[in-house]
Amino acid sequence: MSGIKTLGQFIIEKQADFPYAKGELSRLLRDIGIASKIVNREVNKAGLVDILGEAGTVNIQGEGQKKLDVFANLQFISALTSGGECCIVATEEEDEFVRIDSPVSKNAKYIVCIDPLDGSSNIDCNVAVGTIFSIYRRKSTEGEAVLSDVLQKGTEQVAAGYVIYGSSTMLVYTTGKGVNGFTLDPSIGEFCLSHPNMKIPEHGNIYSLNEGNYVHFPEGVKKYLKYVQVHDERTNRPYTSRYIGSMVADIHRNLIKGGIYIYPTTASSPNGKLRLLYECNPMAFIVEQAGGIASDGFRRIMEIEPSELHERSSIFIGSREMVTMAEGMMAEYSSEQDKHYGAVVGKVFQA
Ligand code: P6P
Repeated sequence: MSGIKTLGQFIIEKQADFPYAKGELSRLLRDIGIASKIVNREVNKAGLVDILGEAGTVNIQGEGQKKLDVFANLQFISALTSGGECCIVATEEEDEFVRIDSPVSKNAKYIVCIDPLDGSSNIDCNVAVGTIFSIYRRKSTEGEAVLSDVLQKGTEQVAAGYVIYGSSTMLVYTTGKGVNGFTLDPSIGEFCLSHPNMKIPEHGNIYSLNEGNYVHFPEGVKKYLKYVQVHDERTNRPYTSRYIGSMVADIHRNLIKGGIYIYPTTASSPNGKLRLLYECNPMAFIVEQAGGIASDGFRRIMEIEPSELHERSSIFIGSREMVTMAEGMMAEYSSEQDKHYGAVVGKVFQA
């Protein structure tokens, strides 16, 4: 085991960075790591057992739940319940937040927002999927934790991370002191430090968005798309289009190689598609900690004041120079309605 640093060893080692830490956050991160390994086991054999396909239920998003969605959701709730460090879980797969029902959890100080299995529509065709999580400190001091403990701005996150179940399984997380990546070594069943102090390149030449929605994109996105497709050797254009349809996989690749991921408002998603609490905020925290930026095209994602549990947002996230360029085009070419969208409450006002 010489030279190998496991996730557990790393978490304990970094706990010293937080003088008042008593180990609760460390144990919470451990609990998430354990559930991730169980989910990984099922994702990796999904084709062999009866766990592919539809669960026959629909989540609040109106999306058909896959059997693995439901399985992953239950695994994380179970791990957080037995760990005892979390009092509330807000998950994509449940209409309301889940109050953790165990004697110790009632007084637990952490809130977890999670997308248990993002990109699950890709599972049946063996494309990388992921888990995305965000951790907040409970704000209320008396009685049971309440919804306002969940609806916190992204700047209040104490930790955030994702797991990518891809050609290898990695857990990437931040507690606000940089980003570190751990690769699962199946031979010992441990996440091992493989990507210390991850930094996203200031610039890249990969753009990720679903161009099938082009007709309904805001004008600023259309202009940015045309910009990246111009032939100009001096600025290394045209860039390369890479879109997996799994946010964790697209952003993980861009985090390593440099790039931009955009999910703007579209006809079918007038407020954006990605969910603020358990997709945009955690990914924004990680990318900002790696030196990138994340906005809704107009303002910093982590400054958006959430108003509801499953609130959606546009997202422009990745290499600093690329997102800045895209934001410039949004500012220059967006309609007053778009600007109003960004300036007020993140909702597209139906004129
Ligand atoms: P579309 C998966 O459903 C997801 O939430 C993200 O992981 C992914 O980037 C996006 O939606 C794909 O959406 O509309 O392009 O299929």
